[in-house]
Parts: sequence; structure tokens; C-alpha cells
Amino acid sequence: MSKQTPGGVRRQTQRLSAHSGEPSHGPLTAEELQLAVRNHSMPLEALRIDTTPPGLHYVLNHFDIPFIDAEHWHLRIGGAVQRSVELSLRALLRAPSISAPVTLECAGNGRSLLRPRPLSQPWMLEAVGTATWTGVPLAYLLARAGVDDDAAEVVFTGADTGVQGGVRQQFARSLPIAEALRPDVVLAYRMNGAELPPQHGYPLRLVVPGWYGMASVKWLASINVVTKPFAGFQQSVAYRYQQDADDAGTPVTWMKVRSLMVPPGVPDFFTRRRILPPGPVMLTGRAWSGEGAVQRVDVGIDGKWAPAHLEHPAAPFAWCAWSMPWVADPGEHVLACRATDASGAVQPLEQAWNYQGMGNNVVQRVKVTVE
Ligand SMILES: Nc1nc2c(c(=O)[nH]1)N[C@H]1C(S)=C(S)[C@@H](COP(=O)(O)O)O[C@H]1N2
Ligand SMILES: [Mo]
Repeated sequence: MSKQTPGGVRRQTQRLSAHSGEPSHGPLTAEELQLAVRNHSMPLEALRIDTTPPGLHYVLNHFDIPFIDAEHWHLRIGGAVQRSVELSLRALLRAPSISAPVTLECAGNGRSLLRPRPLSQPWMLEAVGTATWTGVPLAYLLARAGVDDDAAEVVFTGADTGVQGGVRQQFARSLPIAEALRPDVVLAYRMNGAELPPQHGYPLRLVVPGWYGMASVKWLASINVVTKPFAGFQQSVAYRYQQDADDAGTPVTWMKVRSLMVPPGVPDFFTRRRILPPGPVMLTGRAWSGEGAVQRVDVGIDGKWAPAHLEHPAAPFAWCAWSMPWVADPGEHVLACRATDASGAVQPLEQAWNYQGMGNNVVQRVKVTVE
């Protein structure tokens, strides 16, 4: 598809655009609703639990869930390596394993709060979860294959296929070689101690602690070491911070600092406005960042900020719990939370807009009625 630009130059837009249209000021579309019901976020009350059960952990699938017969499935590792490796699930289960809780967040989390609204999966704030992932360290298998000296990146290809931006593709993403060799990057075959559920990548997925979720490729089919930067759709078109469709932009990588709060009180069914009685209430939530440990969380009550109590995370890239007592007085209030990480990054009060709606880490605001 081509489009007439103001300068009169026709250009190919379909190949360039990760989305199905220009950002919208209008109401939610049927296509957004369709995506919203296929995928799902984590109900905010699940912030109470350290390790998110699979049914509450968010899910984001670009295409259909592939159903893989693990008996006949093999992982292939090839490309710029000394010896290609092909491994059955049984062989992977016998290899050395590691286990760690990791907070995953979709890079598009918060997209629906942007104006205009980029058309894609219409996340509010809850596209997050923390699961314990168990599997084989990627570095161990790459060492077995013997990575060539001129290796630049490692490409991970999933078994799921579809069309995005007019391009027929398998979901594939790459990691720079230095990231791929990190000791905590895992090829996971278990989630919270159980077999991977189909929607989370059975039989094997990548988990890249600290990066936004798109890096953690599910339903792994192959791993290919390459000597040039990977130019696949999910790398060079989607998952970029861009100002418009023509902007090459910069790649989306590590998760930005963010905190979320369990909305206190009880919800109104339809509006989900919060209602709570006057008196003491413990405000609680979680905070995380891929760019440095969370150093503080401030809680805002009607715009007045005070530091919350912060707990240590269970692992370097797992979220940490925060809490803050509040004495609720009758009336309408706006509660907010705002985290700062070791890099000095702090959540913005107003989000800077970008074309794909990526990395929106604006502070959460919760309206409550105390009565
Ligand atoms: N093969 C494949 N891997 C994938 C995806 C996908 O659509 N296909 N979605 C990615 C995105 S965008 C995110 S945010 C995470 C979501 O992981 P989860 O569904 O286990 O929470 O998976 C990533 N891995
Ligand atoms: Mo995502």
C-alpha cells in the first residue's frame, strides 16, 4: 500500500508501519477489542502475590498459539558457530539448569493512556507479571556450540507465524551477543515449577531478565548466531521508539522504571472507581526497573508526596514490594506512586508520546471515594 505524503512523494507505508493505521483520538475499535480479549493483563490485586500464577500473569501473543508436539520437537542452534547443535526436550531437561523470579512487562504497557492512541493491543497499566522461570542457561548451550569470533547477535525464532504490517513472518527477535552470553538469560521449560502453559511458550521459551517482554521469544524453534545486525520485522520495524511512521527510531530494550499500586477499597462494578471507608489503610504495590535497582517509591496523596517503605526484591530483575500507611479522610482523593531507580531515572508525571506507544511508564493515578 502506498500513501500520498504532503510533499507529493509516494512511499511504501505498509512495510514501514508496525500498526494497522494512524494513531486515533476516537473510541476503541473492534480490532483493538479483539486483541484485548485474546491477550490479557494482570488484575492489579495480583500485585499482592510475590510470584504470579500463570492464569494471572499477563499474556501477549502476536499471532496464534502454536500447539507443539514435544515428542517430535527439536531446538536447533546454528549459524556462526563451530558445531551446530540439535537438542530434544529430553536432552534439555538433562542439561544444567537455573531458576529465578523475573518480572516481565510488555513494552506496550500503558499504550491506551496516550493521546492520540497508537492502534495496537490496547493495554491500560497491568501488562506485567513475575514468574519463576527454570531452564538451561543460554550461555551454556552457546558455549557448547562454540560461538565464532565475528558473532554479532543471536536470533531467536518462534514457531508462531502470521502477517504484521503486510509482512508474512515467524515471530523472531535478536539479542546482541554480550546480552545473549549473560549468565541469567535462560531457555525456560518450567514456569513456577510446572510445565510451561501453551500460551507462555510450551515447550521452550527464552527469558531475558530486565528487557521488555518482546525479547523473551516463546515457542522457540531455532537459535541462529549471526555476524550482522538482524533486520527482521519485530526488530527493525516493530518495537522502536519512533516519532512517526518514517522515523527509523531507536530500538526498545530494557524496561523503564515503574511502580504500580493495588487499588485500595472495593470497586464499583462498571466504572471500577474505588470506594473505601474512612480510617487507616495500608497502601501497597510493586516496583521494578531493567535499568538499575529500584531505589525509592514515593506515594502521592492529592499531589503531596512521601516516601514508601521498600522491600528487597527476590532477585535482581524481580519486582520489589512497597507499602505506605494512609489515614483516609472522607471525600474524593487521587492516589499515585512514583519509583526511582539506581540509574537516577524516575517515572514521568506526564508521558512523552511515541508512535508505537512503547515504554509508557507514566505514574499510575487511582481515584478513590472515602465514605
Ligand atoms: N514467539 C513469540 N514470542 C513472544 C511473543 C510472540 O507473539 N511470539 N510476544 C512477545 C511479547 S510482545 C511479550 S510482551 C512477551 C509476553 O510473554 P507472556 O505472554 O509469557 O507474558 O512474549 C514475547 N514473546
Ligand atoms: Mo510485548
